Amino acid sequence: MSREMSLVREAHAKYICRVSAQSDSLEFALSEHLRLSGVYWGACALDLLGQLHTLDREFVVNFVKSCAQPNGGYAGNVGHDAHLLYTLSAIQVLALFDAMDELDEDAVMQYVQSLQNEDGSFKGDEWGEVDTRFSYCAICCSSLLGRLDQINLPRALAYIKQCENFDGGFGCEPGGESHAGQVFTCVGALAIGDSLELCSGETLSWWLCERQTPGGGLNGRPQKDADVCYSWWVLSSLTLLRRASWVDASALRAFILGCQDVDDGGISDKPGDEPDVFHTFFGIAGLSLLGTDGVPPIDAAHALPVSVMERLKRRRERRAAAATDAHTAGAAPTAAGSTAAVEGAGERTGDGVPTVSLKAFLDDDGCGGGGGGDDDEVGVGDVAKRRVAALWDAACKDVGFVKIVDHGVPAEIVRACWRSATDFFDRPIEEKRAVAMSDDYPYGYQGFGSEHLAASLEEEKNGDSAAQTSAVQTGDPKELFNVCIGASGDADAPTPRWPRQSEEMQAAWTEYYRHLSSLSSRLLRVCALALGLPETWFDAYMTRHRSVIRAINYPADEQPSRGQLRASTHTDYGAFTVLRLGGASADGLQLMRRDGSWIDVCLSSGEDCFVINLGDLMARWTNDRWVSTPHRVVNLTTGEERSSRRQSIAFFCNVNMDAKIACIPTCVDAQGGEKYPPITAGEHLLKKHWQTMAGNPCKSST
Ligand code: GRG
Repeated sequence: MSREMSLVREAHAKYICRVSAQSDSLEFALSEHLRLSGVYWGACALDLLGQLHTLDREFVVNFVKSCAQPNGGYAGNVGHDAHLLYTLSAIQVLALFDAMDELDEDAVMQYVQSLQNEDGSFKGDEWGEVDTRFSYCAICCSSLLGRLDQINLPRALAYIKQCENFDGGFGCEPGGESHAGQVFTCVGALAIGDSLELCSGETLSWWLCERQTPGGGLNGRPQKDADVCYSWWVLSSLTLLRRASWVDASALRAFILGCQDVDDGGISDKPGDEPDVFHTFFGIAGLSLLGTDGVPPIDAAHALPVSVMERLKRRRERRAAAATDAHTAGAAPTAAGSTAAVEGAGERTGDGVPTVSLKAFLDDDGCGGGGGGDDDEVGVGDVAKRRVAALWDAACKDVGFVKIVDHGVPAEIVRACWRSATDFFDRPIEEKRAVAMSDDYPYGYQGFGSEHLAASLEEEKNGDSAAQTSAVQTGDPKELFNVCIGASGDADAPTPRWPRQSEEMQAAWTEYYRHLSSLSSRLLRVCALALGLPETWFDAYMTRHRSVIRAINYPADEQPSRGQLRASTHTDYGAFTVLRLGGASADGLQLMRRDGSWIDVCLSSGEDCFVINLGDLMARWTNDRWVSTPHRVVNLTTGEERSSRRQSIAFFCNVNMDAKIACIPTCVDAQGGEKYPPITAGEHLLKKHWQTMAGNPCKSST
């Protein structure tokens, strides 16, 4: 054995093949119970060395299959009990050998789901030990299968957050000592869950880089010896936190290479020790993260070569496309089709806005009832709700807009409100002005141009034309009618001012208001689960809500000027807006992507859906975990063509005005905690109102 400053690739490949075949060796006997993980370490190392073909694929795949258990999980060896650790190894090995079709994905997911506890944590197996290692395994398994929506991800991540320590590190359970191995499991899980903001990146990165010892190697916690395996646990975490450069890379490389057996192959834990497959894999994986010695890149969260991750992605895309084709052709759903259908429930339509079905939440309050209920916790078996919540969270983080179907609002209620709004706008102007907004009544009628969306700055910033700017300055070509009715039984709710002889309208709008209030409560339950909160967490905020219905009329325009906007760029103020589009011209709504470009929100003709967009209050409440996305309404025709009349009805969900809006506990970012000081909902709305008056482009009206 000697120290060598280059990776002895061939010797390592031979070493792995040799020990895999040596069933009479001590190492083989000692690793009997975790054989499947051993296969993963060996196979992944060989893949990184470009030598996977030296293993007998059929033999390995058959071995994996023989470890499958009736409960859907995989055991570490034939005849042993299933465990999450080995279930992940099984998936990883099958992925490495491009043998994912050998997996019963539904059964595996049922097994994974069955191990999640109410608090979001995961048991390793049916015997019940809980550890953040098992959270990682569950999240990684679900991610590799493209089925993250089938576990309660928000709650799983919230549990991981509870295992964070003052030093930024993570332990195996709440209060457990920080250990680099557990840090990897938690950071890896947060990265897969797209929630790295939940850990304190800077503090944790300091703790991680302090793991480097004077000899260049990394240890797992203070005062401990360096060990090659921490090259992976520490460096993968730093890589995910984008601070891999905080370790001395050449010193670490020298340490890893110094642990090689250059004659017989294999890497040991520390210089001079006997090599083993575990350290051989983690040494080579560490070099991959360092980007040295010609080792190809490894995915730092899933611990699989990037090439394998890309193959898995292509496979999912192929299956989704095949399922869409089968669906289009009217074929019966296949196994792949049903998976895609589940994925499709939250998939982006052409416009990038996901569609979510609320069916799972309808039974709680009798489809349009009060939105109450006293079940504080979602049952662990309630997979459908968890799936909706996961989709919702992703959409709110990413887009800020969601389309909802199966919402529980009867079509005739929508139709009646829609019709009476059109009738209202068709009334003589004096009748409309008789119920105008005034200093003592912040609702009622607002005539054309009354909304001076001082959005010119924003429009210019985004490169829109001067024509748009001048249109903005003259006010948006639309009229509005606003009504606030308040929660049922709230004696302090404002008394709506209705136009003369409007009994039918009053009945229709009141019904619509009640249904939309219930729908909003239902949506807040989805929000609660999505944020890892008890399902009824937001209920208390809606007891005296001041939500508002706003009907908006954009009359036909014979010759809209180039760039003339129907509603200029704005974000909404409140918790969220439930928007109904329809009529001759449902089109025109656009939302701004993060890069400043615009995309159209498209609805299929006659689609019974509401478009939800989050407002500024929700973004603030969630510490910017969720986004309040700027949007606008454009004319679809310019110049010669006539632009047809457009109507929309917005329901602005405004929680109790005296509600304290302080960062939601599960949204506290461990770095700096809370971005915004607490404020009441009423103060927030007022502040937004004054900002608008002072020239800020924020304004609620779509
Ligand atoms: C797919 C890479 C991958 C992992 C699956 C099982 C698992 C998920 C992660 C394990 C994370 C972990 C806890 C690693 C630490 C392993 C280790 C060397 C523990 C030794 O701990 P101690 O206390 O040693 O015996 P120290 O080094 O602290 O003295």
